[in-house]
Amino acid sequence: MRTQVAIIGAGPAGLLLSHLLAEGGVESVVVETRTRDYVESRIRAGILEHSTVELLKSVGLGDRLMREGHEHRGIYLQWPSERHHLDFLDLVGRSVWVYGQTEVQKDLGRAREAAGQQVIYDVRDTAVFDSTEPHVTFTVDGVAHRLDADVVVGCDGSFGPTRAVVPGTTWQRTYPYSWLGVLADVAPSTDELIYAWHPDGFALNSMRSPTVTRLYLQVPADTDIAEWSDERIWDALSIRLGHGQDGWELTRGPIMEKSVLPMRSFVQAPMRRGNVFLAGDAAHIVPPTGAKGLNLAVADVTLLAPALVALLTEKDPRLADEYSDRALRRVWRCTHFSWWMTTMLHTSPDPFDAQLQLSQLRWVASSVAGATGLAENYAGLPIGF
Ligand code: FAS
Ligand code: PHB
Repeated sequence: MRTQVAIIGAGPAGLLLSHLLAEGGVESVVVETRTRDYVESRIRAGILEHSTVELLKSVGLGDRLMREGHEHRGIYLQWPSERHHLDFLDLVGRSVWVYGQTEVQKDLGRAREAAGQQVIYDVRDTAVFDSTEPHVTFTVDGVAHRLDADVVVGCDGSFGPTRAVVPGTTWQRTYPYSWLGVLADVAPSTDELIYAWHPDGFALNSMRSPTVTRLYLQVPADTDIAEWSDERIWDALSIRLGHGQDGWELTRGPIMEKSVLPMRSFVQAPMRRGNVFLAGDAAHIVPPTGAKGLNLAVADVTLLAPALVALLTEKDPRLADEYSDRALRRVWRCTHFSWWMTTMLHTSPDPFDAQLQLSQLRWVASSVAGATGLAENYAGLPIGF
């Protein structure tokens, strides 16, 4: 098999890259180790920042998002007995949208299928070769295949094979806690997301639709989900989110899914070696507190697609040569913001930290400068920042 760009991974980065390359007249083939159903039903991100929404709309992927997504003006920051709304539209003129990653994946999958794009699901034994003839080998139902390409792009997440082919420096940080994530079949108890600091631990009240709520609890890093009954989860959420305060109530409902997510960060630089590039989680992971993971993957491929179009159709290497440095500027900005949100909101055993966190929260909630700093980063900086 031969193509111009071999893409490993059919997550948001891989499928959106394929879509953007096709817009620029460049052919690609995507290989994916999971099934399409699995990829489209994986419960992950929920927030699209302003530039992500604008990008998706600009390439014909915004129709269902505009119909079924929900625009949010901002978020609530909360600590015991206080809840403050930060209005991003007032502060920086940009909003965010609630639209699950599962829906983004479905929209991308349908668009690629409608375009006749080759996405090969359920592959095994993927291997990447960065030689004078870059190529990828893999098996399907035990049959070996080789895909030759001008360029290979690893969109294969943090455990995929491509990272190993792009040697460089890796920065890592593992946070001393995890998130217990819950999907509940109940209408959200809030109009916009609530990020709550509480001495028992952080809690987040997010949502997926008018009938489905997404909630998270800070738990110890080695938490066994079996130790958390639905009732224990709802009790902890009620306490941390302030059920009963000022008449606000957290409505309970059937829990459809619960899981423990590790909190870690890594960045790998550079994001290119020769004809092999990295994009999305293959190059960086951020803790989800800043709602950046999916949006960073979109930002990477929004930079990479035109670079590969110029390289492959006009033999102009300039944007491809700049890709890694430009992408990493935003990666580090989002890595810092995710760290800033995470350390501001997650309790530690040190009472000194608690005083620092409460002081920081009071400042962000009461100072236009502080609130604008959060809004600017959360709603998303312009692509190419
Ligand atoms: P992805 O991981 O989405 O896609 C990589 C793809 O490569 C996968 O489909 C994988 O199967 C495939 N692959 C891997 N190895 C392969 C191989 N050898 N051969 C072929 N294919 C291979 N972000 C947020 O903003 N908010 C959140 O709340 C949030 N929650 C998350 C919860 C979980 C459990 C996880 C894991 C991530 C979460 N994220 C969240 C981050 C997530 O949304 C990612 O940032 C986003 O999926 C990144 O997209 P991709 O880079 O495409 O990587
Ligand atoms: C989610 O809805 O899954 C979500 C929202 C905001 C975050 C993290 C996760 O910061």
